[in-house]
Amino acid sequence: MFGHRRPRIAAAAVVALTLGIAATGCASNDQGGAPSSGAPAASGGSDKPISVTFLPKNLGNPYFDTSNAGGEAAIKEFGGTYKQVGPTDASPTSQVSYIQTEAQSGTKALVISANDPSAICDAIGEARSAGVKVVTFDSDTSKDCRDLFINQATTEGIGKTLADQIAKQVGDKGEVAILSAAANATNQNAWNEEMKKDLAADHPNVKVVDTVYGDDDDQKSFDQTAALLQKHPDLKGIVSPTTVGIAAAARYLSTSDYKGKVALTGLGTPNQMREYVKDGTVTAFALWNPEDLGYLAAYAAKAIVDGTVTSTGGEFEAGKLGKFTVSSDGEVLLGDPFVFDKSNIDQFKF
Ligand code: RAM
Repeated sequence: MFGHRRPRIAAAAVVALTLGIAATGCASNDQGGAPSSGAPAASGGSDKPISVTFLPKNLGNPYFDTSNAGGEAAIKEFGGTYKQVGPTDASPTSQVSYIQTEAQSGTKALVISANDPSAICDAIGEARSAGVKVVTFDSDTSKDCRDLFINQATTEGIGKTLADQIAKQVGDKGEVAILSAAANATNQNAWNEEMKKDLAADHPNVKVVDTVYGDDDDQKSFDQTAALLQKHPDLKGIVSPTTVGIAAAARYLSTSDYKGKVALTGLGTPNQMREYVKDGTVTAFALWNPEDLGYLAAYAAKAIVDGTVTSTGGEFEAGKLGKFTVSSDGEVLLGDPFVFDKSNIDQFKF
């Protein structure tokens, strides 16, 4: 019941995730790296500590609380300074003013999860002209607008995990719907498209009848779940590729007549989903380790500020996660998605 693509890494991945180190599925990931927790290193060609600002899609989302805590830990290890700023709503342009303010204050690197592929690109462009390095993580902008993108798992891997899970959970036939995050979110849209392609190819009797958007807002996601079920009386399952959406949908289902009848899967955090797996609302869902993602993004920010890597290639050490490679289009891959269910969920504390 683990990651479908490489079941042979399952045991190692459980241990790795439990211990808060990376899943071992990433080819470029050298597990031999030791944490650089010793004396803070001076970097960037000057003695000034590297200042890194994390800018999540929105504040108050436990997923970003975890990922950004990973970033903060990494920055502490390499002797930089950490800061987090961000909007309360995950709308396309709500991050613009934060990018401008941070660039003006002279931060060395911005680490951003984007709500829209292009709406923040002008602001990023100005920041980069002022010498700020821009690393996207979790949800990318268009490639030409940032320096690096730290990708949690391949789009193909996530799309296929979602498709396989929902198909299995609805008995390979029937109507399903998607409860997504913001309508323009780069990551959600890419995963949804990939999942639809996989369903059409491998599970043709599973039909996606609707896609709705909860904007990574708990109440909106809850209300959209109710509306979906009302609008589609034959609905057999919901896929929510957002930790906010899946938790809100699970809360709705858990006290409704649909509990155990309408399947729910997607991407969630074990801490938010535990009670719904235990009470039978949810069978299985997936994710990666958000803490590792933030940790890796912080080390990548240091590497691009230091000039160890460029946006078209290079290798860098990411503390306890080991060595990573930048692809020619500026991507760094964390690993494979991982499937959680009642047999393993208690081993994960994030
Ligand atoms: C939410 C956000 C984030 C996504 C996770 C799975 O927290 O939308 O971008 O990666 O879910």
